[in-house]
Amino acid sequence: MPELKDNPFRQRIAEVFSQDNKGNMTLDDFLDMFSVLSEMAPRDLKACYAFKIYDFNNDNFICKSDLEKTLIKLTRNELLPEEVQLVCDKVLGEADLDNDGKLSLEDFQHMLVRSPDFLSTFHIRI
Ligand SMILES: [Ca+2]
Ligand SMILES: [Ca+2]
Repeated sequence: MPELKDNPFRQRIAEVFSQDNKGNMTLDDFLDMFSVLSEMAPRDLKACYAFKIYDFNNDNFICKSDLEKTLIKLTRNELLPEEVQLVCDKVLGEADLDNDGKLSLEDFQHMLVRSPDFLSTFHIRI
């Protein structure tokens, strides 16, 4: 799949969309994935899947370590550890509306409304 070849989240995307959550995708899973990644998909749906993809430990929150993993992948390992910490703190500081130290889907959606560019990672042209 050329569209996903360079996506640093491809393994994670396959896990989230596969019914067995291990990345073994059926044809139906592929079709679901393409409909979410397409430009026509509603933003809320994309946000919901983006949240799942970033929630590496599947606890329905994006905590600091999930954010760190996300950032490291997004930047292809080009940030120094201090910079990763800095950005994580900034994102959490701005997006964590109820101050529980992690992002719920609600916090996350709110953040996306304010910074729509964030979703461009999932903007795969087909
Ligand atoms: Ca998590
Ligand atoms: Ca929160």
